Amino acid sequence: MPTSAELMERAVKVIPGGVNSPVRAFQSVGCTPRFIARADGPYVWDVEGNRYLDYIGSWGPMILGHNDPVVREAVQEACGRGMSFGAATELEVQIAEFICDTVPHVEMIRMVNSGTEAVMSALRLARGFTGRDKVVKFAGNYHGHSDCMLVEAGSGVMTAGVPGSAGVPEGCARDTLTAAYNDLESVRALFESNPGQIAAVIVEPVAANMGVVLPAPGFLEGLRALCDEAGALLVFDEVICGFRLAYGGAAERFSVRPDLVTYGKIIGGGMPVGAFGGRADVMNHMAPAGPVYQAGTLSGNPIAMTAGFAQLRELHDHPEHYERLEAAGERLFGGIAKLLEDRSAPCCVNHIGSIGSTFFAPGPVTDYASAKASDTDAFARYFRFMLDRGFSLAPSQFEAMFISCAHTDEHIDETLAAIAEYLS
Ligand code: KE4
Repeated sequence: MPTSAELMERAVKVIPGGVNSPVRAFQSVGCTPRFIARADGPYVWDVEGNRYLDYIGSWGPMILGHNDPVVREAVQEACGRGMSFGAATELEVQIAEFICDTVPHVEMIRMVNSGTEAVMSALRLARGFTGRDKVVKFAGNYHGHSDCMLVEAGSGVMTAGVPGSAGVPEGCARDTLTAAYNDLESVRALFESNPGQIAAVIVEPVAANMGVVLPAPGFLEGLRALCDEAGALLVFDEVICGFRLAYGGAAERFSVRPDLVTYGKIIGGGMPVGAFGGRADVMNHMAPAGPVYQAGTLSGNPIAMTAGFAQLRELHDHPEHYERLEAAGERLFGGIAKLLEDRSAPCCVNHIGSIGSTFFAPGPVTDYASAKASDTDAFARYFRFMLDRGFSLAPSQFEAMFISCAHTDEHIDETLAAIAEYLS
């Protein structure tokens, strides 16, 4: 078996940057990316056989832990009936009915193949429904890589330290207005200077792509009110929060009802699935019911739906999973915060439920500007220290740590011991 370094040497010759998604290249943390051979429970193993306690969890989907038997066995059984038909299936009706029956603000839903596709489609729908062109996003929020969303985006764009992306036409970015996260006045100002032109406000209800940044009290409620006032749609991008912060996502946790919601990650159980849903009167504008076009060869793929449905049913039918995730998050992130406090380290921790980030900045980190002030070199040193000791963290200051149901208290205490060693 080749080493990660050998694989990376080969990879860069045939894949741009050696990876199929930029953050995996470890560029901001200054070390060779680990090529993963297998995963089970809370662990991943690289091609050299090194085991890591995994806090990436495929960036969110593996909420039950890797290789969960409930999901795996359902997929293995489904494969015997064929991989893909390009035709309607009963399973698509069942998972759509299940989500519409169990998530109050989802009256209809359309499956796609990624979070990017979900956001791109939801925004086209908002524009088609309202007849307006402009959308508001927030600096530091990441909504996938569709052209109009690559404006002051978070995640890999923020990690790369670039404002957006080459190749995005000015005409496309012009209709994307950027506000400051947790700053309702910056949103109100955009509505006032663009009267009757804003189709939607899209927000990560808990930001997790500039590191984790929580909504200030009243922020989400304020967005709801501003959208109602202006006749714009409120879109919650719950690709990370959905089915994680509660079964009903951030909308449930914060009791704010979006008009549309986008999903990814957990809804696919590890397979490529995204989705968008919400008000039926809006969703019925989607083709073939209405004039807003969107399509996908593998949308609703039977294997992907099997994985996603198995995971969602497990999460819905066993609410104790959410109790475990809350307790584990408090133990880990509360433990990190105490370690930092005891040592007066120039760092801070933001967390909610089973996601959180340690910022190498004095804090508080409440928006893009304060997140950007983080010492990314210090984060890189911390990342490499933890990796060498067998802990796989997200390879960027501007990402989140993800805890799964497979992480026990012992796993978390081992993690805290390693962090304590780093800080000593
Ligand atoms: P995908 O197209 O990667 O499935 O989803 C895009 C997306 C949309 N909205 C939010 C809130 C997201 O966090 C994402 C993707 N998240 C990143 C991690 N921060 C995916 C990891 C990667 O880009 O490799």
